Amino acid sequence: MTSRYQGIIHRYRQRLPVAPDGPVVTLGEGDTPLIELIHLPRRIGRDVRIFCKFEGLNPTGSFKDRGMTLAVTKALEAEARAIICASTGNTSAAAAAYAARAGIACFVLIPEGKIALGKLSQAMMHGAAVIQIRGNFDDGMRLVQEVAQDLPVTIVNSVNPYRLQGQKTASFEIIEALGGAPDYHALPVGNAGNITAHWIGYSEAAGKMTKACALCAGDCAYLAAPFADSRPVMLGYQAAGAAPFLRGAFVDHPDTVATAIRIGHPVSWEQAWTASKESGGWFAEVTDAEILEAQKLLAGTEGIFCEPASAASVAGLLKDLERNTIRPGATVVCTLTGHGLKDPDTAIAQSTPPVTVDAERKAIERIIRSHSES
Ligand code: AN7
Repeated sequence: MTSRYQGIIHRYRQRLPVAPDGPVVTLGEGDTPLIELIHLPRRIGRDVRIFCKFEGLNPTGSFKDRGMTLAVTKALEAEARAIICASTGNTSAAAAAYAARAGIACFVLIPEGKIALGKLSQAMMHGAAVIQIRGNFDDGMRLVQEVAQDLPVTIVNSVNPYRLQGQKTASFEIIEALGGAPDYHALPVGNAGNITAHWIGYSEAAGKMTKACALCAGDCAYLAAPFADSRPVMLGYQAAGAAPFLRGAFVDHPDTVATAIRIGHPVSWEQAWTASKESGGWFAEVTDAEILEAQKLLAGTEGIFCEPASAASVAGLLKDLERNTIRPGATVVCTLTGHGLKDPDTAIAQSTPPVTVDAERKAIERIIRSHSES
């Protein structure tokens, strides 16, 4: 009997569509910390408990690893030799890593100049064929779906239902950590796969059907052994410049500093609406300034460095708390989808630049003194 953690498939095999003993492509994803914010609730003077599920601590630095372990395991099961995705960055990083691990080829389509540096470096280091397109994510997504019809490549974007199956495990971990589902769950929304996946997970855990699940068709075996009494209200937060769920229609020229969610034609459009409605939740939008402010607040006061898109969940929650749309005394989980190190350029651009001094004791002392005086 070993206690070594071996990833979400090993951990939740009975609740995932995998063979009982087939080979698994894993990097030990999942089991991420649920960190309670201690300063922020006090600072805003609200009666609320806020927990951050820090998905940036997955092997490639984002929640995508949960979906990718399953998508690539299933691709191998089907004897695929190559995977392909369009990506704003994190999917390409995860796909490249899991493809390397599986020994298969990986093609990634990314919008030229609009992906964070860390993510680009990951796809390159893991040996993916990196194709920059003169277009945005939505163009890439369309192209991927077109070429996969004729060529032997398996799509590992979240149109692949195994991606959502893997990502639903984050809700299982949250329920186990809290001893039940939270009252609210806040997520940044781009392609809308993750909010859908979480709702599927919460629903299965509570033994409740959801129409958001493409695999379910009403007779889901995973509903048989519930381990939660309730499901949370799902809160989906979008960047104002890329907010199709707020406009009620696709957006053709999405733009935001949070490049991860610079998406105007989300593929899980219907499912995410279903998840939102079934949960009694809503979508809201946050400006780039609010996103960056939340990112800085988390880093500077709670010690948690997430990427801009991830901070949209906290920025949105702060807005909803201000509007009094969150029930007093509630427990809220915010998913921090990716690590701050993914996007060093944006972090540095909004931080106080370092001071440069001569390598002398006096210079350092002067700085320390002026700090303690202020
Ligand atoms: C950090 O990598 O779509 O609503 O191609 O990287 O499930 O799309 C990334 C999405 C939130 C949005 N936070 O999740 C991609 C990609 C981060 C992300 C989202 C993404 P979905």
